[in-house]
Amino acid sequence: MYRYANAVMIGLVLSCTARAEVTVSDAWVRASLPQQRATGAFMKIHSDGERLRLVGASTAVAGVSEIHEMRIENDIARMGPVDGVEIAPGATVELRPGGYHVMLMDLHRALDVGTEVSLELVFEGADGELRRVPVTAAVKPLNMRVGGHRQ
Ligand SMILES: [Cu+2]
Repeated sequence: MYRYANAVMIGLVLSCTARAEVTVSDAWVRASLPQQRATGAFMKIHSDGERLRLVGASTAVAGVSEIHEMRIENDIARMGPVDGVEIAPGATVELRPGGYHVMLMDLHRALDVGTEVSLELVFEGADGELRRVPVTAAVKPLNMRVGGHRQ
């Protein structure tokens, strides 16, 4: 009985890995204050065997979700939308404060520390097909500031 269950499990895992696997870990969202209209979501994204592009995101807590990049130009931090973030096969890309992030704008409510936010990430595979990956992100304090956003 137990052995049978194991065999079924292994079958499921194999059928998943036949398609390249994308793993999202350490996902978090910066907490927001009641009047705040925007915040950022951060995470690590790993692709097992396929070149993927993170091309979009959505969440019920924000009206608009965009993939952004922050960079320093002439000592000034600038950020704005990018078409996508490339995830090379076998690579792990980190979305983090001061770099790539999912920008959540038009927030519908304050995001309180200790709660969770459900996001959906959209990846484009090498075959051009879109893949939607659900992610649960922990809401963490505002003051985790590493070259953060001001808006
Ligand atoms: Cu941004």
